[in-house]
Amino acid sequence: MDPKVFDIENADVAWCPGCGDFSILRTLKMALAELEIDSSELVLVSGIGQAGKLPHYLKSHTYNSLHGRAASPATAIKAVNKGLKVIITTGDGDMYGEGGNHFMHTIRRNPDITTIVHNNMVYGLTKGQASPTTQKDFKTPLQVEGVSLEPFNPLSIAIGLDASFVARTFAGDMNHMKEIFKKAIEHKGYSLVDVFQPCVTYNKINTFKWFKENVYYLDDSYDPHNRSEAFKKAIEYLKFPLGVLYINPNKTPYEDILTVYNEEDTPLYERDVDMEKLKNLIRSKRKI
Ligand SMILES: Cc1ncc(C[n+]2csc(CCOP(=O)(O)OP(=O)(O)O)c2C)c(N)n1
Ligand code: SF4
Repeated sequence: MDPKVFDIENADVAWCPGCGDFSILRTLKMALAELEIDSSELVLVSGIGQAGKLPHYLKSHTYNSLHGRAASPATAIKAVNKGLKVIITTGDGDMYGEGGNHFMHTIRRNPDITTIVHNNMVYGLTKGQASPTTQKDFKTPLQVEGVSLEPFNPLSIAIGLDASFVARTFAGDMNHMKEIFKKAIEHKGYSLVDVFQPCVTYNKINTFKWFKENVYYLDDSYDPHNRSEAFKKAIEYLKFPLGVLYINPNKTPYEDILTVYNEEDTPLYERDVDMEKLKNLIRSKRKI
C-alpha cells in the first residue's frame, strides 16, 4: 500500500520547520501502509498539544479529545467496535501530566490500542514550560531557576503496571521508529511507544544531536519477556535504551473480558438500544 493513501490534501500543517513531529507523521503513514491498514478502519485519538494535532494530518477517523483525556475515548471506541485499529497520538504533557491518571489505569485495563507519545520533554504548544519528562535543572520562562524535580519515567511506570508492550524509539531514526510502530500496532493489547521527539523551538538542550549521543539500541540478545530486566533497562539514565523493552503476551485485552460480549459477539455499536429499558433504568436510579 502507498503511504500517500493517508495524505490529506492541502493539510495546513502547523508545526515549526524541523520539528520531530514531521518524521513521526511520515513514519506512521509508512508503518500503516506496510501493515495494509485501511484508513476506514483506523481511528486516531488525541488530546491537546502539538502532538495532538497529528490526527488532523493523516486520513482516518479522528477523535480530538480534551487535554490529557485521549485514553478513555480510545478505550471506549475499541470496546464498542473491536474491528477498528485505535491509535492515540499524544505529547508527554498530555499523556504523562494532565493524562497521568488515565495513562496508569488504561495500562491496567489493557485495551487493544497503541499509544504513541511524542516525548519532547517540554510543553510545546503553550511555548516551552516544563512537562513531567523535562530534565532536572532545565530552565524555562516559567521555571526560571531550573526544574527542581527528577523527571517522570513513563517506561518504568508502564512496566511496573505490567503493560503488555513497552517500547522507546527516536524521531531521528525513521527506520527504527517504523519497525517499532509496526510491532506496537500489531501487538494484541495495550502498547506504549515513547518517542524521543526534538522540539527545535523550545527545547535547545535535548536536540537531535543530544538524543543521538544519549541513546543506544537494544540488540537481538535482549529478551523483552523478562520483566525485571526490562525494569532495569527502563531506569537507565546515563544512556537511554531504544527498542522493545517489555512484552507480556499473556494478558487478555479489556474489550475481550467485557461481560456484554459473554453471550453475544455482535459489536455494541451494531446492537439495537432498547430505549424503554434505558429510560426505566434512569428512572429507577432517580428514585434512589
Ligand atoms: C486542562 C488543560 N490544562 C492546560 C491546557 C493548556 N495546554 C494546552 S497544550 C498544553 C501542553 C502540551 O504539551 P505536550 O502534551 O507535551 O504536547 P506538545 O505540544 O509538546 O506536543 C497545555 C498545558 C489545556 N488545554 N487544558
Ligand atoms: S513548538 Fe516544538 S513541538 Fe511544537 S511544532 Fe514547534 S518544534 Fe514542534
